[in-house]
Amino acid sequence: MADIAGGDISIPKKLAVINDLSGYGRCSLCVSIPVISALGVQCCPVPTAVLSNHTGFPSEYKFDMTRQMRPYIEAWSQLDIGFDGIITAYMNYEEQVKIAADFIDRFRQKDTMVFVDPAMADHGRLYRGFTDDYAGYIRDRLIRQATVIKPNITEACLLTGFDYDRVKLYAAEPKLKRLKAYIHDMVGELRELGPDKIVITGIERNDRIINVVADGSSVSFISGRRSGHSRGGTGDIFSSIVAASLLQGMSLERAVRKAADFVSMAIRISDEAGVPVNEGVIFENILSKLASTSFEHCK
Ligand code: PXL
Repeated sequence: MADIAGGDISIPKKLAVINDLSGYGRCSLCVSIPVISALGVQCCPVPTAVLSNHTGFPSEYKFDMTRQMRPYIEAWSQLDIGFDGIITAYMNYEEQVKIAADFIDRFRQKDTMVFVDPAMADHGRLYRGFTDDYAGYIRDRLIRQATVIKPNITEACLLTGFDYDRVKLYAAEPKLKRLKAYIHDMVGELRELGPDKIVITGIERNDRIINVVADGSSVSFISGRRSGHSRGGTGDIFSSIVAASLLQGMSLERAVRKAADFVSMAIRISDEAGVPVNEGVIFENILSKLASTSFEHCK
């Protein structure tokens, strides 16, 4: 056995992922499962819905899993299993948010990482099918239980009541001063809710994208070159890389740099290959690079 596994007989950490399964378009569980596995972590999915494709296409077939989720989770309860990490992502309804919160209560152990990706909005707008009160459910039931959160800038504004247009205005100014001060205040507000690690993604500034990493009391702004079109599913890939890397003992800042580098490379090759934006990013061709500890240096 040791030979087959290349000498590695360690037991992988377990990461439960509450997210939908969209069959076409490369997002949610369809990207989380391979990415988390590639990083040597066991992915245990809890599907919130099964869709033919994500909602960025003009239409979709959707089978909602709200009624199935409780018996699915109850069956896990009978198995005497626990998780090193839990990711919550795309859900639709208040009831699903309650179920996710109950799941965390039931399966959380002393050191379990609870990673909340609000997965509800982008580019200043809620995703299709979400109502305005959804942000409140996520904030009150999930963000307060989280150890790590990863909103994009639209979601961070919705969670805190900060103004998305003001972020855009400050981001367009030649000096970073007002943008940084505004984001610092936003991070302070999010931190008050409970999480110790906060990543705010996707602040666009000229031809660059800024990600904010707040770990304990430190806040850093990581700026990278925008590599191409904004594409669906990249948030799920990003969360999966950060969460699995944290479980593997990486620091938050390194995990975010690794995730940003991988997503940026995937966007670049997808644009070069002429993949339609709705089809997400080509990641299959570069997945094996994720396992390499030197990935950050091979862009
Ligand atoms: O990646 C975000 C996402 C996940 N799941 C579904 C979506 C979207 C974004 O549009 O539609 C079903």
